[in-house]
Parts: sequence; C-alpha cells; structure tokens
Amino acid sequence: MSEHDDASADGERTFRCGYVAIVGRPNVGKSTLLNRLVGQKLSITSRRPQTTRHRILGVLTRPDAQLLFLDTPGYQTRTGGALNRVLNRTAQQVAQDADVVVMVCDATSWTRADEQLAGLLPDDRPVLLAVNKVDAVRDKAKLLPLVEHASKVRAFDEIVPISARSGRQVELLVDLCVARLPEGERVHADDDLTDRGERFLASELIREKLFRLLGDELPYASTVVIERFEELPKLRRVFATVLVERDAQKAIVLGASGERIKRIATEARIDLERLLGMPVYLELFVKVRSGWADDEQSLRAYGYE
Ligand SMILES: Nc1nc2c(ncn2[C@@H]2O[C@H](COP(=O)(O)OP(=O)(O)OP(=O)(O)O)[C@@H](O)[C@H]2O)c(=O)[nH]1
Ligand SMILES: [Mg+2]
Repeated sequence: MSEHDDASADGERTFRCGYVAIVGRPNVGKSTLLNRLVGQKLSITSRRPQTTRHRILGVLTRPDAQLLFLDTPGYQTRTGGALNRVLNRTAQQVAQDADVVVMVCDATSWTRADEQLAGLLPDDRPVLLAVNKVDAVRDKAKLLPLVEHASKVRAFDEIVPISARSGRQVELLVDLCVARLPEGERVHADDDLTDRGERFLASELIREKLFRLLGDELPYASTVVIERFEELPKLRRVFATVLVERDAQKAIVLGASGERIKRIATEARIDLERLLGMPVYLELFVKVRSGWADDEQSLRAYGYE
C-alpha cells in the first residue's frame, strides 16, 4: 500500500484547486454571486446590464479546496462597437481557461442570449447551470419549465436553483464545483481574496456609484481613471477622474452645484474604506475625452484586456 492510500484510509481528504468561470448574459447576477461566494464586495453590481467590464478573480479557500472564481462581463448577442467585442472576448476566453464553468441565468426569464451562450460554452469540461434569483419567483413550480427547457438546450452537468442575493443553495453550488476540480495545491495564500490591486478596486467602486447614482442618465461610454494613488501607512489618498464623451454628460455627472459627484465620491470612499480596512481620502474630477470607447487602442490604455 502506498503512502497515498494510507492517507485516504485515514479519512484524510485530497486538496483540490482550480478555476471556476462565472459566465452569463448581462444582468443575471454573476457579480452578486461572486461577492456572495467570497464574502466581500470585489465585483461591482447594479441594475443596469453590462456593469462588469473586466475579468475579476475571487478566491475562496476551504479546508478541502481553493476555488478561483472568475467573474466576467455579461455576454452580449447584439454586438457592435469595440467595447462589446472586447467584453465578449473576455467572457469566452475565461470559459476556455477554466476547469469548471458556471453559467448563470435568471429564474424569471430564459432568453435567446442564454440559448446562444449555452451553445458556445466548451464541451470538454463540466458546465453547471445556476438558475439565479429564485427569491423573485414566489411559485417555485414555475421554475420547472425553465429547467426542462435548459436541459434540452445542453446537457448541463448539474442545474441548481440559487439566490445570490440571499445565499440560498450557494454552498451547494460550491460543493458541486469542488467535486469537479482537479487535485492540486493552493496557488494563493489562504487569506488572499483577489489578484487585483487596490488601485483597480478603487476605480471599480467609483464606477459602481456612477452606475447606481446616475441610473439611465449615465452615458454608457464613461469610465474612471485613477490619476494618483498614495499608499501611506494607515491611509490611502486617491485622485480619480471620470471620463465622459461630451460636455452635456459632464454636467450630468457633476449634478446641480456638484452635488452628484460629491455623493458618488462619498459612497465610493465608504465602500473602499470597508474593503481596505483603513481611512481613505478621495478626490474626484470629471473630464471630457471623446471617442475612447470606439478605439481599441485607448481601451487597452484604460485597462480593458
Ligand atoms: N432578486 C434578486 N436579484 C438579484 C440576485 N442576484 C443579483 N440580483 C440583482 O440583479 C442585478 C444585476 O446583478 P449583477 O450581479 O450586477 O449582474 P451581472 O450578471 O454581474 O451583470 P453584468 O456585469 O452587467 O453582466 C442587480 O440589481 C442585483 O441586485 C438574486 O439572487 N435575487
Ligand atoms: Mg457583473
């Protein structure tokens, strides 16, 4: 009997580690799920579709496994424009590189975009379907037709109804992922939450407040650039700019006598302080820079892979 067999006989479990891609059409709750999985707000969320624009890693370490979750931008079927092309590329690449794929859909509606994405996902690795937002479905019997239909579209390994908002069945989803991960040592320290730096997290939290406080008024083509990020022993000083495409949009972001930008800055600062666990000083500016979202070169300059 080898040493390995001895260990199994003693009931010692093998350690598993691998990548789990979270994919789905816009607005189904992928980022809310990532945050629920890691217990921190790493990935920004909002009611508006296409909130996520970058691949975001969230690390969950358990006694038996380390899961490397990758949140992705929502997959767009109505493509057009350089930004959408880059976002779709990110979603597909992440699915190709993962050990397990979790496709998220919305329990209240299955659309053509879900259908297309299900067909695009790789055939050579486990794909689980998480039917999210079940808290919004009062009569759970209404879930059955969706589950039946989805299982005809693709032979999913598992179909799990969950609520990322309440946490319902999220543990079960994690267990199902762990069972499908390869054996291997952890690649991150136990207390690592992500590979993204403080600078990036700061710009994302500001972008979230823009999405949330401007609602439908927010110009789709707006982004945040961190101009300066100072790391003092017990303080972060952040100077950031919101880039918009036109003067009229600048006025919208500023709000009457600058009230809106002030509120955006305050709310972003509070979230950032919570995430970093220290006081933050944040100054926010607005600038007009036209055409950035149509130009792949400036997209790269602003951090879109
Ligand atoms: N009722 C309910 N709403 C949810 C749940 N999960 C997410 N939502 C809401 O759905 C909206 C979209 O959530 P996100 O997590 O930003 O969705 P996403 O899939 O990451 O969206 P994109 O990044 O735009 O592709 C937000 O308003 C969330 O609060 C859930 O379990 N139940
Ligand atoms: Mg998202």
